[in-house]
Amino acid sequence: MSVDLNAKIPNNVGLAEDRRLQRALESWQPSFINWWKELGPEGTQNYDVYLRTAVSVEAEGWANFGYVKMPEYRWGIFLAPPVDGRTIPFGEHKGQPVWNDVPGEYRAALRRLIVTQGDTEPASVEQQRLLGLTAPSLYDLRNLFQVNCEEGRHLWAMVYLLHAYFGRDGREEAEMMLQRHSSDIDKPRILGAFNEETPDWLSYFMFTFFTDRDGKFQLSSLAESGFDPLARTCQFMLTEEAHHMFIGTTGVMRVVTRTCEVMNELKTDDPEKIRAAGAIDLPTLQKYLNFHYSVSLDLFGQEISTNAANYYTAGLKARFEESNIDDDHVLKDGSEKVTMFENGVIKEVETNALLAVNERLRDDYVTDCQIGVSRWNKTIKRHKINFQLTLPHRGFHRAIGTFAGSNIAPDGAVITKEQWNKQIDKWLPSKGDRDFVISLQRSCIEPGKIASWVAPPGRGIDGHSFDYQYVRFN
Ligand code: BYC
Repeated sequence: MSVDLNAKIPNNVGLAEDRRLQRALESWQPSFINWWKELGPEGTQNYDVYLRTAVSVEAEGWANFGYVKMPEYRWGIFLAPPVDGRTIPFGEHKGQPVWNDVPGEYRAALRRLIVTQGDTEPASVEQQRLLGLTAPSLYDLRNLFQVNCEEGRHLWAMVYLLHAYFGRDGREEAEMMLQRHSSDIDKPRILGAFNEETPDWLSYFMFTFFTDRDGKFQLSSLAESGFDPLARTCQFMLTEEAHHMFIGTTGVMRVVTRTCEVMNELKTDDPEKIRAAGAIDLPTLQKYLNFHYSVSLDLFGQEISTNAANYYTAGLKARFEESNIDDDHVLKDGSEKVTMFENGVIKEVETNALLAVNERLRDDYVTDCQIGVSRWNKTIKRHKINFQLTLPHRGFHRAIGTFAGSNIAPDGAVITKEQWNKQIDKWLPSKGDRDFVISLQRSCIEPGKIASWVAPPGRGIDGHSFDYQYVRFN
């Protein structure tokens, strides 16, 4: 597991001993750099950014902090250390030794999972491409770039698997990762949420809370895969992912805090007055939450999914924290309750647990989202303001699964198309709301300064204060 940090591609996978693979990855590298320059963070080629770079897979000291010019970021390939004697923890191969090669019968399914996971990483970088031009503080600018670089590394993680284990098909898939683009009409990204725009920093904070959290749950279920190289790479990706969700949780919290401060200063809950003071009223925050939560719920796929059942039975993709669940980990005889929309009615349906694996993951995700929302509500309460943010009903504004095409209000009421059209602007950001939020987006990057609509963070990065020079402009 020794780490080669001086190699052209830093790695702990012994690239130097596999010349063919090394050459293949080194020939993909310039395409990646070109893509980064073209569709990565706009106008930042000369910035020195105070970034952490993964340099080891040891729990202590896995990353270095220092100034980096972003195109020179050392995107590396790191797998968590193998566990001696690890066995497949679930499915029909449960208890057998994990695979270090791709089993022939699961090749197509594994490739598909890896490609879907890999595709989201550059997609998010593309979505966030212009945000650096309107950062609310230098601290936020640095955090954005950190996330962008690490999503780039996560793409490398998946491209490594494709090159190392899938031969020519894998190399072609790796090329395709740089050819599909977020919201491209001809070659869009694979999953819906990754073709939405992230045009402002409120959307970005919501995205890192809700959509990156899907990443946490999907990566956790792949981190238990019977295909050990996938499990180990996802385990290490989760180490970086935690900071991305931290940005979302604290980002939305800081917006909520600022809004509450303005409401108390002005002694008002009038959205117009709050907006006039340069803050974002709580009902508008609720609409952004509704949007990002609902598109992220879609990322878990169909409620009843034979794909998911097959992945599980094959030992490729588990449930969240599979090893901590107290059951047989085979699920043939188990059952689960699933919320379905049938004949115009929302109802609980009992189904085979295997078919409900996607829904089970979505349930765990919903519980995790609620924890964050409850924290934001505590902040509102601490400011003695009578308002609560809520997660809308899981059927609200869905495009995938049983609720796709239905008209469900945030409180779960089944309504008509006319009622939906009449109230949609109350539930999702209207053009006016979006224009307002965009009107607040101005670059505020003097050290220690912060935009009007968001509070400063409680602490800085790597022990530095908020007013540290996190980015040097050359
Ligand atoms: N949009 O049987 P189903 C992250 C398709 S985020 C469009 O339910 P399955 C990150 C589906 O592909 C984590 N299409 O499918 C976050 C299927 O297509 P076919 C990303 C969708 O396979 C922030 C059909 O509908 N990782 O890391 O059980 C920044 C039937 O569906 C969508 C993964 O997703 C959608 N939302 O479930 C950066 C893990 N949903 O067969 C990064 C890998 C479903 O009809 N992926 N479809 O052509 C998977 O595990 C599964 O592919 C899914 C879908 C859970 C996504």
